[in-house]
Amino acid sequence: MSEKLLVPDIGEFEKVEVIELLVKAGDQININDPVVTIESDKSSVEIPSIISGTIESVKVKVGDKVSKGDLLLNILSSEKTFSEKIIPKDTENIIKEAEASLIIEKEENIQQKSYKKEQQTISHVVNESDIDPLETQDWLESLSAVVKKDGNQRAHYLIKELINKAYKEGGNIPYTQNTPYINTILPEAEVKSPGDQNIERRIRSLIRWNAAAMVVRANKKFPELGGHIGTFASAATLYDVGMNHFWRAKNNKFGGDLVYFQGHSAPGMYARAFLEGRLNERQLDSFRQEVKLGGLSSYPHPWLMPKFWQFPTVSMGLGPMLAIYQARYMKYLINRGLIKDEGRKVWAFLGDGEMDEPESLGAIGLAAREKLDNLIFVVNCNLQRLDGPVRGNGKIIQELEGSFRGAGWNVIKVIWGSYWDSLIANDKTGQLVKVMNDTVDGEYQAMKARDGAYVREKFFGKHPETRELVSRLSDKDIWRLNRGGHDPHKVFAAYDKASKNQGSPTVILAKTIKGYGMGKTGESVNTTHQTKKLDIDDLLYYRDRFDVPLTDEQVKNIQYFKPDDKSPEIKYIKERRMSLGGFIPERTTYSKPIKAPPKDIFDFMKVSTGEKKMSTTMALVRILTNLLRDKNVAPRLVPIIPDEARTFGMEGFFQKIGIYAHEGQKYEPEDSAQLSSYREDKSGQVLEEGINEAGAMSSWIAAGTAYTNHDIEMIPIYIFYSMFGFQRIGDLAWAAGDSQARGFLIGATAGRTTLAGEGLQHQDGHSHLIASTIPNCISYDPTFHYELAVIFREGLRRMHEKNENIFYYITTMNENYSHPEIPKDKKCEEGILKGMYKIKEFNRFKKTKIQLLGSGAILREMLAGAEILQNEYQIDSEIWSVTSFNELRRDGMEIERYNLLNPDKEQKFSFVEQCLGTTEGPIMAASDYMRMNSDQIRPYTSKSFYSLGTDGYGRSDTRKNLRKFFEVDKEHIVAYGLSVLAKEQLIASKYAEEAIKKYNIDGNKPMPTKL
Ligand SMILES: Cc1ncc(C[n+]2csc(CCOP(=O)(O)OP(=O)(O)O)c2C)c(N)n1
Ligand SMILES: [Mg+2]
Repeated sequence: MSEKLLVPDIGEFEKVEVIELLVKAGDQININDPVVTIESDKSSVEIPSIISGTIESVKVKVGDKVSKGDLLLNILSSEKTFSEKIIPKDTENIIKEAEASLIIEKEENIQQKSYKKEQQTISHVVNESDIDPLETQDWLESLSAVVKKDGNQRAHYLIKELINKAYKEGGNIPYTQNTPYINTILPEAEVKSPGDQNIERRIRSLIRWNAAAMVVRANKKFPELGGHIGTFASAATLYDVGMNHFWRAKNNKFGGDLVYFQGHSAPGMYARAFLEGRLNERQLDSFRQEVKLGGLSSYPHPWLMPKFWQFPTVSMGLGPMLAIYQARYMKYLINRGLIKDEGRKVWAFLGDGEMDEPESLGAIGLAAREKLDNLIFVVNCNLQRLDGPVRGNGKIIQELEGSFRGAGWNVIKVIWGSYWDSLIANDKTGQLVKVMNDTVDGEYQAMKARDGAYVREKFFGKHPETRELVSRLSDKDIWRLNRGGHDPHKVFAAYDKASKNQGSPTVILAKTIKGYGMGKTGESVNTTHQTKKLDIDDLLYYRDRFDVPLTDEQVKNIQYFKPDDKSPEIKYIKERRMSLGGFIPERTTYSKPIKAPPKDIFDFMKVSTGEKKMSTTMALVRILTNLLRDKNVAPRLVPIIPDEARTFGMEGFFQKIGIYAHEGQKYEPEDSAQLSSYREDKSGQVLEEGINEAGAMSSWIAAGTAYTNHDIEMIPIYIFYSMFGFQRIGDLAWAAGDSQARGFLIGATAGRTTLAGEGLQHQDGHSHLIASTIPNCISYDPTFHYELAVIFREGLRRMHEKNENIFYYITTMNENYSHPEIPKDKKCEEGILKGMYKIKEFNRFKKTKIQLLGSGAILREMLAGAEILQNEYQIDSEIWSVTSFNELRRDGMEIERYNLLNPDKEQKFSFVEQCLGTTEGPIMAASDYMRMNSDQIRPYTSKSFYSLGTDGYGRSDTRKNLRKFFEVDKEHIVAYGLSVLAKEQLIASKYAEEAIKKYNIDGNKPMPTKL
């Protein structure tokens, strides 16, 4: 049957130009195959076919203007009609999803039942505000009976109903997010570790010793090196239990768990790797001495130890955020069918002080919303940060419990060690739990800096009942009452429960002691964090505390201890890791490069656009649309947009490739009939991050490092308002470089004068300078579509085919203008990539010449200025398009260094010098960025050099007025150009004076930096 394919609803647009025909008569097409591309002045979109069949006739041609309802093609339909085919498919999905959720619910019910064993009676916590303790006791006993008979879930349900009822009757008292200050897992519900506890303790002691020895030895040699002992000392058990029993390494059968180690605990990871035989003594001795190859980096830095560390975490707050987005990206890859679901986990170790960083808690809502049950946070709650207690007057564990529970996380508190179990069991009135609840962290910290007698007095002595509870314990026994985070049984049970949790992320809040075992100078004291030297008495204490088999003499020499390879300890540690698939951390890459698209894929962008005007942002959208047709590249593209797709004309991607949503789309979008409808999909490709630049950047890093973390090369393209890029997420961009992320960052609506109306906070005049601070970030500020195409394609080739560990920052603008064809000169492409090429020359008069360097939006002002100089002042010029001052500077620095180091050899020329060395006249450069941008190349030419730029705060106005204000418009270029020539005594100064007058340039206007 012959069917008509009409222009669908394309939103508010009418008379939109057809720019590409993607099919011809006789072609076989399937549903969703694109048939034509249309382009408004804001965005270009492909129109997909809604019918399968053979094309009978194409009714439009390139250049036609079409509106909704216009006929595009006639198709001889091979199958059922569109409506018959599509609707049942969606319905089928909905039914499938509904059925799947029913199954999950059923499974949850089954699980809930099996938890029955965990219940125990609820003890009565004495409370002064209790006006009727007997009545309270009655209620509590009823609750205990329900727990016994019908389980925890039933009890929980009843409590919830009671609260709802109270709320409805006007009792609007918020229900606390906190549980009592005891362990979440009851002793009888603890899953026991299958490990050999004695041997594990011996191994842990050796790791503790070697980690401390490594720091102390380095500082004995060079006191300036620094390092930390206290952090790992508090976390050793948390790491050890994971290493021995939980974290599965990557190998050829399994993708591996991903572990974000707390930055300051790095010495512990090295010490373990030493026992595992992965590092030797010489390497341990080069801790923090990295200049000579083979040193160990202070903290986890993949850039410096690319075969060891996977995730940079030491800048507090980045680890938690990156881990959340890593876990979510893992689900994205699974849902898109790019990797298998193997039950891999992301573990992140964080400091309790670190949780104060806004980034640490900033994305926990997303983690719960996206049901990231592949994510486990372990917060090492040693109650201290660098200067003092994290919450001296409060309780960090309770505070974090509230935040995480409120956000919807599964919270597991590991507060008390096994020695407390019997005390808590004997706490019949709940007085002990009350004391635990009432004691603040400042007191808890102080107690562990003293001794058993102090704890008896200050803690148990708070109430006669609790004093009595420990009356039969010696001070030594009281001192031995351990904290949960140092008890391998408690930690194992928590990890086990966390690993099995479904439907939500888990946070384990483990209470520990900072500087555990370090004795009087280092344990639980405010200065612990920076302790990097231990005197001989401390070292002897440490040895005895952990039974390290070293003689006094060996301790005095601070010797490392590694048992023989055949010893039970070494055999055990290796066997454990082998059974978990290999070593952790380890950074490997088995991904295959992506075959770069054919060289001519962007050739359509090398011809002139004629009368047609477009922005470079739109040119980029065209590039991406084209790439989505390349079968190698298309599935690997990850467009990342923080709520600005419409600003950048990218809304066409919503329908075409879908927005990733782990739950699919549970609603019919308001604009469902439109071509660029907001389509969410479980296998959607676009990461639409909402207004969250830090999150978007974290996603970009996850995607840009998928080649190592998931062994699949991906091409992330994060598009943002250039001002909200580096300036906003600079530290993450630095971490991206360290992580060796590959991909594109696109600073759209760029420039100080190009983004006209938005004003001071929006107009970017410095992002290129920030980008230049990152050594492996390559940045470009192109003006024309062909420049962008050449740069983009080379980026694909270098990063994703040749696997160079670099990333690209490209600015694109929203100013519409027509684009010329690429210059014929063969060297043009090389120049575009190296940073500059000659785009035009005015050579009519052969008297006086000036070299004009223009970049980005200001290149066109330069071209216009040059024309005026030629026509009105008889000045010749050569105009250079500078695509990257940053790249030119890097080349200049390298060449200069070479020349200085090789005074006897033939001197080399920087690329700037190669371009400008033999040209005539002084140089004047300008960009839409601060003068410092173009000044970067000033040292690499011997010619007189002047620069114009947009130094100062932006403000809203028209482009024309802004360029005049910042003195980068064509009129200023002419006037300044003449002034430069006058200063160089190449023309009389009167010409410059005349131009200044002619263009109404006010010489008394203050510098824009002062306005
Ligand atoms: C963004 C940032 N700010 C400051 C620091 C300096 N710093 C390093 S460790 C530390 C204290 C860490 O305390 P906590 O998170 O509780 O870790 P702990 O060592 O106690 O386990 C500080 C302030 C940093 N590394 N990163
Ligand atoms: Mg801490």
